[in-house]
Amino acid sequence: MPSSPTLNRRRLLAGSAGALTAAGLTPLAGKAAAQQPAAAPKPLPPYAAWKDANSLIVHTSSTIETRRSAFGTSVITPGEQLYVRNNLPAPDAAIVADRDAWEVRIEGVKQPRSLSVRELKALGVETVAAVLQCSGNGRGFFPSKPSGTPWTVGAAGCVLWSGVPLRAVAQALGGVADGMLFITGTGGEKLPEGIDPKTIVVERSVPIKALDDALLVWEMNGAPLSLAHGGPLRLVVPGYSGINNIKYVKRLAFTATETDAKIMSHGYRVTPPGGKAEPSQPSVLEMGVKSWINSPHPDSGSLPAGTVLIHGVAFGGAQALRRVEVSTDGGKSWSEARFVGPDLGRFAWRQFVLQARLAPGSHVLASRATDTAGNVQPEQRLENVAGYNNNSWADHAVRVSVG
Ligand SMILES: Nc1nc2c(c(=O)[nH]1)N[C@H]1C(S)=C(S)[C@@H](COP(=O)(O)O)O[C@H]1N2
Ligand SMILES: [Mo]
Repeated sequence: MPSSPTLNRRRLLAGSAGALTAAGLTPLAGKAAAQQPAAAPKPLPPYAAWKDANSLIVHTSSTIETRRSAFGTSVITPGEQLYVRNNLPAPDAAIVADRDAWEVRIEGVKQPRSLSVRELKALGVETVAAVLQCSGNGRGFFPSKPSGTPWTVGAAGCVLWSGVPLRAVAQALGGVADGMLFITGTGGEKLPEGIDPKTIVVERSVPIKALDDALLVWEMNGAPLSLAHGGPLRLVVPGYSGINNIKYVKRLAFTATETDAKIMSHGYRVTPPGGKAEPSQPSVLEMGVKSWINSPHPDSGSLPAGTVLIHGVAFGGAQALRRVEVSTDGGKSWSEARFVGPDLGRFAWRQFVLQARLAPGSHVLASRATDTAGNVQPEQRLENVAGYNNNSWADHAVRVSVG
């Protein structure tokens, strides 16, 4: 019987906007408009033309966000739906014409040299599931309206990365040289002439402890790494914010100090309100514990009274996730949600679900994650000039009307 609660539940678990439409729901204005940019659809840029336009919000040709309604329930984010962020124009597609020929210069090891992707593929292979999230994800919820893309939840995804552990590369070249404290990756974009490269190059340093987990990656979700996501070769630092995962990496150096590139010294600093970015302020590195609800989402429309399946994603950032609680009363009371699907390790996100009975009226649904170190997702964002690191559960709550 199509109207049986079991069947409706299955449809909702399918997690698509289509399922909600099938359940006879109509779009809701108001909050929806406030949370997501109105759909004045810009076309996908050529380097990302293969993506699923219906799942994405194209802010600009270098900032493309996954729709909240497009996140499914099966853990891995398909490449066609994954967000894109480029600080510089994407390189020419010619660089992925002969992927194995791409070279990365390895420095700060006992025997520095350049290695081709072909050579890297002979040194080892590992696969990790990890959340990739822009540090500005959630910026759109800052009332201070920081400059930069007003991402809500969709500058994030969970994908499978395959490549060689960076540790194996260092070992093959005699080991890390003495006194090195950072891993510094440099993007392979062509830089415009006549400008000091340090002011524009995408070059970032992460603490050397990241060597435990970092990979040089050539494959994502079982396919050769696309140009959009950093092919032919990308540095992936699981647990660290998007910017530290250098696309088209052309130099990988173990260094004694952080790079003095501007994107490191002044970019991606957590600057207190009213302040100016400075190297002394915290850099955007390890991600914090975070979750949000994807269904019902702000455009879900009016829900029929009765049982609803509330689902979303949660991750610990640098730590494994312990649990997720869901509230249907704006955070006054909480119930533990159930995890759905496989646990793909400490850097992956987990899908969660809570079945709730909602009375007619308006409800604020929220989720709150806790990691294995006991860190709890905070109610409030940490205010900062650029709108980084927003993991506030209150900002990510959704208001729904029932019945
Ligand atoms: N070389 C290079 N690497 C880069 C960037 C870039 O512009 N150039 N952008 C960074 C930022 S800010 C983010 S959020 C992620 C985005 O990765 P994606 O486009 O694969 O989603 O890549 C990071 N790595
Ligand atoms: Mo980013």
